[in-house]
Amino acid sequence: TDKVAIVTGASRGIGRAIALLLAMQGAKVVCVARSADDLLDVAHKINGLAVPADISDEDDAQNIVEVALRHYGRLDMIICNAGVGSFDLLEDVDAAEWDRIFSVNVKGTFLVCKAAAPHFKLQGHGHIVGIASDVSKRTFATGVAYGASKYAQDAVLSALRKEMRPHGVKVSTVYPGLVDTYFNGSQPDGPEAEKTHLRPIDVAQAVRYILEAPPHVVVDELMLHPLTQDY
Ligand code: NJP
Repeated sequence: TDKVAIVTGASRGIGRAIALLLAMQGAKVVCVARSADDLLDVAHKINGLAVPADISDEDDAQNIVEVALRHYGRLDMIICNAGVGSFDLLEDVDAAEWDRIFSVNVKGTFLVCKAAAPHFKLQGHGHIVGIASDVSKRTFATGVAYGASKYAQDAVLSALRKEMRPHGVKVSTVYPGLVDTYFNGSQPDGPEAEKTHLRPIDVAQAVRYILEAPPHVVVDELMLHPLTQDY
């Protein structure tokens, strides 16, 4: 295809796997993350475009979409994947940390969707895929800030699904369980982690399935877990 995709959080982890897989399928990929180094590496590998940006900044979010349209002349899909973690007892979560988590996971998703929505509506097609979490649907101890942000991100996406449907625009949400990435300061374990975690490519394959649905089909929600995860 000659389709154009924006992938946020494309520098590592799940976003990187999605960017590589979409490029392999023939898409032109606009890769977004805050720090440029790993991002340039991914973009170079797939002959894509690196756009360093902070999705929690409104000008940055608008700019991502403008750059994609200017550079490639079209935009077909946005993968809202960038997100940050934080796990602490409620009493140990300070207000600044709460704001940081919400500004990326909720406001960032909102701002990127807001930047793309008018364009998708106008062209009468488009696909937004949000990477939420299995904890978008269940709470857990030490998940006050992160869990609440993922519930809220899920609500943004599901409300938007209803807004966009009459315009022919699809909105899908993916809810992964544990994934072997750099999330929240961890280091991927590689093959060892397959006993306990999904691989980033497993989530990327789910996104591919969603994107390849026929025009009259929208996959609203897709949850996947490692078989060993007790949740
Ligand atoms: O995390 P990681 P994952 N603006 O840390 C970027 C969800 N999830 O792949 O900005 C723009 O390896 C960051 O780059 P940088 C999770 O909630 C995960 O696991 O330079 N980009 C990097 O490219 C999240 O929504 C698990 O720091 C920003 C990428 O995002 C998604 O999966 C389980 C940014 C993060 O890569 C991807 O996380 C689950 C910003 N403000 C849901 N902030 C799991 N791993 O177990 C960060 O249920 N990035």
